[in-house]
Amino acid sequence: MKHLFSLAFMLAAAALCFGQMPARARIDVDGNSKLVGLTNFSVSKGSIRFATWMKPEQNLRFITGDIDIEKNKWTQVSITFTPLATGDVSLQFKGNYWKKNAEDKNISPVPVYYDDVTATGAVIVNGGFEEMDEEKGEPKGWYKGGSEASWFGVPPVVNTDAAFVKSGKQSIRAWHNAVFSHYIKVTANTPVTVSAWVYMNDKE
Ligand SMILES: [Ca+2]
Repeated sequence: MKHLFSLAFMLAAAALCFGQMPARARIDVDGNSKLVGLTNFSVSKGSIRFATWMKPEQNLRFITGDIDIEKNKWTQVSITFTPLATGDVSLQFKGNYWKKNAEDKNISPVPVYYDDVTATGAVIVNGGFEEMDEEKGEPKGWYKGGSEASWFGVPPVVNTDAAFVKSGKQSIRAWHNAVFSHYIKVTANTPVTVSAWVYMNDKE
């Protein structure tokens, strides 16, 4: 009996990793361009850590937040950090990706929608994504990241489908490889909290 229970538990644990699409937003903060180190960080719900894939000193200027959300409903999330220097940091709004099972070599995009981004300790411009830079085809103050090859057919886009807009007429859709970035000015030792509304449509 104990054996059966362990097996069921292991299967359930495996299902969490691979079988179900994770309902998660991801927001990263990068202070590397102006050498702004980051400390005292947290997210509303989920996990946050320093980067591990750059040089050690660069990792200490880059935090990556995996934030739990609910499917098919708007969830307000937040990420808090304290900059160790005055300068600019880049906020990177992403989503996740997943693999159907451990052997799956391909990643599948898990896009999420963001709207109504606000902050304390810093100023967000055009956090509702309503104003467009018509020349670039991007929301004013926001920058698309990645390249067509990395988007796997799911590019970062400005969304106008009202089903996925929190307020106004537009939101953005992003995932791990299809990022929207926004630069904010930060002040040494002044904590910053960035809040955003996120929606994951589990039919996408
Ligand atoms: Ca909006």
